[in-house]
Amino acid sequence: MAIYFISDLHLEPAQKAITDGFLSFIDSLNDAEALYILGDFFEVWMGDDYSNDYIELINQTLRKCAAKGTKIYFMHGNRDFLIGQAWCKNTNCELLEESKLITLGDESILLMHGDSLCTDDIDYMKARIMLRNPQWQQQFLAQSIPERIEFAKQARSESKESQQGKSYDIMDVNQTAVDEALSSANCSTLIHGHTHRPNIHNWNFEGQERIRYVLGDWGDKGWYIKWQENKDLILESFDL
Ligand SMILES: [Mn+2]
Repeated sequence: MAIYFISDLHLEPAQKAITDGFLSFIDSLNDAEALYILGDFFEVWMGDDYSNDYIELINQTLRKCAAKGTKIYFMHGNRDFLIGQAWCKNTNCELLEESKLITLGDESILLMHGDSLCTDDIDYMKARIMLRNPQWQQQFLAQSIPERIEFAKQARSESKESQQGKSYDIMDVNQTAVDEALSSANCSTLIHGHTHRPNIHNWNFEGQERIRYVLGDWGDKGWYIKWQENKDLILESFDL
């Protein structure tokens, strides 16, 4: 049996290759005890009360996967942070808090989406406080669907604009934030996505060997991390 981690698929109807890749990836998970979706699964989320044929297709795929015996966990990203319990119940996923420590075999692994580690991006961190505020979310969800779609469009173009002026480094995780997150979880292994910089980083922190696995965003390739008993975690990609 194996455990899989994915993030940053940014699923949307316009991305046919990614969608098809996801459907066949899910179909191929015959040895999956669990699947962890670590955020930005959907490109955008308007609220659990909004659905369409595309969302239904994805929901149905997750339900099928769960019915085969795979336990599915979902963690919010910065695109789909409005996913709620209703959607999770509908798809048989379990919603995780934004920083989750799990134990696999005798290993502790800290799971995050990764955006909260990008502390050098001051503008984003400020926006994040607003977007993750339950009161703000309630107000947003109280608006009509067209109003929400309009807001999301606006926010996306503003975010694109602000990213253009930012250096590559600012949009990566901050090493101090990474070390603090690991120290406070009393853990030496981190898996996250968000930065779209798939890699495995090893370093030493105060005498402790630490390791950070970064999932890739799905585009030309699909990415996942796989855990198996008594084996190293592996970061894999496949062509889409
Ligand atoms: Mn993200």
